[in-house]
Amino acid sequence: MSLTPHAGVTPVPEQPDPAADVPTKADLTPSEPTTPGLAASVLVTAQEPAAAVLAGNAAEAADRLLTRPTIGLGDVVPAPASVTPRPAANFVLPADAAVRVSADPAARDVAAQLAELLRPATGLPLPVTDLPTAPGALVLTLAATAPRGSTAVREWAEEEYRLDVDVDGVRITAGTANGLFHGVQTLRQLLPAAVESRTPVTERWVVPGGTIVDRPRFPYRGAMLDVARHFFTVDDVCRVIDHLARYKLNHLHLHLTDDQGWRIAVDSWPRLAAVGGSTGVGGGPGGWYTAADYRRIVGYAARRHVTVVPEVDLPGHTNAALVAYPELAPDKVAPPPYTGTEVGFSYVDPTDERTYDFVADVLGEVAALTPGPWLHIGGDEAFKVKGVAYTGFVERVQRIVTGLGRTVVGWHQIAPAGQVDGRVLQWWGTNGDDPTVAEAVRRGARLILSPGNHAYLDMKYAPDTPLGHDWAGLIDVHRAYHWEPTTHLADVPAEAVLGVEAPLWTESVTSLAEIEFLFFPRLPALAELAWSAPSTRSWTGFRERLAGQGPRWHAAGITYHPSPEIPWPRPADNVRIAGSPPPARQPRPRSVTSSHGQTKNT
Ligand code: TNX
Repeated sequence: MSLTPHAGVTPVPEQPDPAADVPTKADLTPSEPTTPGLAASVLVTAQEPAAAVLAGNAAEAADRLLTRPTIGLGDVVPAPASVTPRPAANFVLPADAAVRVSADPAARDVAAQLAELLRPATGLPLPVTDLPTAPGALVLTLAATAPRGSTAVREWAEEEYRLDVDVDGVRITAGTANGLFHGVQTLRQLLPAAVESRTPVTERWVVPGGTIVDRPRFPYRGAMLDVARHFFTVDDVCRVIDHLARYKLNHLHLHLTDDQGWRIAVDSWPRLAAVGGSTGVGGGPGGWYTAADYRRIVGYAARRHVTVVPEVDLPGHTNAALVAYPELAPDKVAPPPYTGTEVGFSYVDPTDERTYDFVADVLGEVAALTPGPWLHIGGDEAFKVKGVAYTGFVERVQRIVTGLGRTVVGWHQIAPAGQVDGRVLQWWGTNGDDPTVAEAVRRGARLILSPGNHAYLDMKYAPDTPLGHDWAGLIDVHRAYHWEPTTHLADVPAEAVLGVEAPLWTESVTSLAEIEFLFFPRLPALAELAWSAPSTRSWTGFRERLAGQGPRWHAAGITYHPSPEIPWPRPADNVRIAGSPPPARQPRPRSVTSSHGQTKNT
């Protein structure tokens, strides 16, 4: 692997044996931008034609050396479907580079985002143009608008892109804007890690030559953020969306309601947020999103080709709603606000018609604010609503969702309820043998895989991890990476698997830095599982590629857990940038009570 980015340092030639001959800081002379043609202009003064040829060859070799990237074309997470390096075709971003893009609003916006990503670190103007004749070193083409006869005119898979890097430019081609967007994320990883700096860096912006053709394995690739146990601001959520987009995840599931807090304003039931939103785990002040806040999240996500999946957890996990509206409670008495971390004690009254008015109003308003097709209705751990009372409730709620023209998603406990068109079950068990889920799949349900013992990002990495739970076991990076979504559940066909989601429950998580600490480096592991074909995946290759992400997170000010399983570059190789955020710190330990059978002091 050749992943050792250095801000303000000339890329070093690849070493035949990096382990035996690691360049030291002293070898890496900080340089002014070098002029590749210089060696040639000295050498071509030789008179003999043979000498001129030799000189030309030497100049070319020198050029190649100087433009050699520190990153290989395949050093991308998630692993691309196909990678064809052309080492003679490395590209160096010139100071006058422009971004040229098809004249399509969605494509243009991807081009604008590419320029926004590159401008801070490169300090280059990078104008964006859709004039077909304009020069542009970075060219984004929507294949549908590509000229006839172009190699780009072909059938494109959903979200597929092609990235060609040549000496004179980078071309990203796709059939849709989301494909272009994924191509941009790949290009970002092919540039030196210093590109993540928010302030200008002296760097040679080399991109390794060759072609990547890439497409996702699963259409649903997601992460969940629990904003109910602890509330997170719109800005925090937007930053989480950036993290998803970086690794080609395309769904953000927001767990908006739970016992400890109701986080979305509902006009027709205003006390839900005003009263139910004012608490959180540990007794904090809570918070909630106004319709405008939520629209901002949804819009920010949409621009990054991420679909928001809102969850209103029913019929259990509803204490905050009952505090606000005691008429929904089985005994019609307001319970005290709840700030602990137990589960399974609360529920809305499934025998009262008013409950269904509430569900219809809430889901109607949430649907109206949400452009995506999904409405997640929870359904987990409603221990006090049993048998037909439970399935009858879920079936009515499912009909409300389909009546709104949306697709039902629910935790896998809703499996015994009747099938409705397109229904999706989110598996969070730890034992892949569940006949009720297999039967629901036979009746037409599809699956999102979030096995608690592989995909739950609130599980600790190791016994001494200062945050998180361990009821589903410890999840180190290898465990997050090493499972197969299509065979995880017994007796379900691979075609039923829509994708993979990594949930982050936040009983123990109180800040963005703590979210990031639990996300990184496991989120990219799950992203690779969801995006990359099994034939392109291997633990050995993944841990090497993942190691190269560390300096990027460092440059971007992202907190991460330096898992000992990963061969991170030496800390000295991290990109040090004046004015960049301080290096990631470990969150402080605190007591966490797990509601799933174990109490731990961490
Ligand atoms: C289980 S997974 C829950 C959540 C907890 C989580 C803690 C699921 C559907 N329910 O209520 O927050 O475990 O890990």
